[in-house]
Amino acid sequence: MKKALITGITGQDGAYLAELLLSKGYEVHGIKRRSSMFNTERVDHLYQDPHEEDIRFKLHFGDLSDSMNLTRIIQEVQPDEIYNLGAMSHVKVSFETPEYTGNVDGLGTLRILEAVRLLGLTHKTKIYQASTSELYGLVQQVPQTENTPFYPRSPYGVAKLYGYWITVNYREAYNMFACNGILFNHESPLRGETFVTRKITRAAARIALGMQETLHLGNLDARRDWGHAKDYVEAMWLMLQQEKPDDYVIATGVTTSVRDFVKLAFAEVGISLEFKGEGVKEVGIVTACSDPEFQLPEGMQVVRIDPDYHRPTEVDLLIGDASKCREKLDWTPKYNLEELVREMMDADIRLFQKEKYLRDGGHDTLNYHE
Ligand code: NDP
Ligand code: GDR
Repeated sequence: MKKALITGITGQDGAYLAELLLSKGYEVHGIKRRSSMFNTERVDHLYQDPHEEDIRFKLHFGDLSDSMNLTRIIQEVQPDEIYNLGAMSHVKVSFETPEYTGNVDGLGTLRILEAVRLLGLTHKTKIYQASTSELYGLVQQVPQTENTPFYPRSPYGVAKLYGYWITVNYREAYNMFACNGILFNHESPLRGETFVTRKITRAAARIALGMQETLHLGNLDARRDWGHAKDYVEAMWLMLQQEKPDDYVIATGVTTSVRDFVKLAFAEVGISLEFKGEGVKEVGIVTACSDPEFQLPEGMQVVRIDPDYHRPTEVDLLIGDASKCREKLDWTPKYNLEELVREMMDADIRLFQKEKYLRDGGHDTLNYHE
């Protein structure tokens, strides 16, 4: 039975990847951080009572800032594959915590590679590094490929640039099986609530249900190549099943603005929007409602700009060319953007219908944060 170790198992991708690897018969080990509240909600359905027999899903306490802890876990597990997904993954927050982000996202990658090397596991353990389209940053060439020059635009992007190159360096210096997946944005109903897609689908669901009036956003012009996380974790696994290690772009090849993503999300509940005005004065206004369940007054301003959500330096346009991955890994995404938005909106409508039901019944519900 193959053993995999996943850092960041409690995150969006960690949860989908754990499910995928369990379905393929792996024993899956994950590193979770100690937190004052439970942070395993996304993988609780995979939890097995450690007192049972044939346990194939195990969690270890750890942190990417702690070399000794990582080395001990890797020594204990002796993994065939490590997926390094753990990171401070929010671009805007990285401007507020640049040192921490560099430590975890940059040096954390080094700690994993060096632990595998020092433990003498270079011939056994294959490593996947979660690299990102944020490496491209300032637009120099589109669509972006494995050969497009990097120019990161945030402390997150710069930390991930170190992670990218240290992975390449260990591959070349020590002959390690280490791959970079340069993944473009990927989303799902499990997406963190402060990333723009999930922020939009949550707010659109709440506004449609009459639980919220306005969605505040930053830059509506930014364009992203959005795919589904379920498709993307499959590509991670495929990279480690090849004969030789390499780096691959994973993307859909379709780019969409934040503004158009907002329209698509509201359209799922039959609400048509039009955007008027410019800059911080731009607003998204309801023009029609076709679903009798979700009726809002025509002219209602449901989207407004809050300059606090703007970033000191922005990545304007991402669109990936995944030809290499299609040819070498035989990978193509199964979901398109409309299907992704539908799945996210359905999940958030269900979530907030439940909350509304509880609230209308006089019960306490969770606090909502933008
Ligand atoms: P999430 O933010 O959903 O998950 C991040 C995970 O990393 C969580 O499990 C988190 O733990 C963990 N983590 C954070 N800090 C540490 C630390 N100091 N030590 C150990 N673990 C830590 O990210 P995604 O699942 O969306 O992304 C997975 C990886 O892929 C990340 O590295 C991200 O940067 C990268 N990536 C993501 C893309 C995307 O569009 N989703 C695109 C390209 C790259 P906790 O739950 O306790 O917070
Ligand atoms: P990104 O994702 O920065 O691309 O990083 P995010 O969803 O945060 O932003 C996408 C774009 O939307 C614009 N935007 C807003 N973003 C947020 N979060 N909140 C807002 O209110 C808002 N308004 C507009 C942003 O300016 C940006 O242009 C994600 C993360 O998952 C990274 O870890 C990963 O590496 C990259 O995707 C690929």
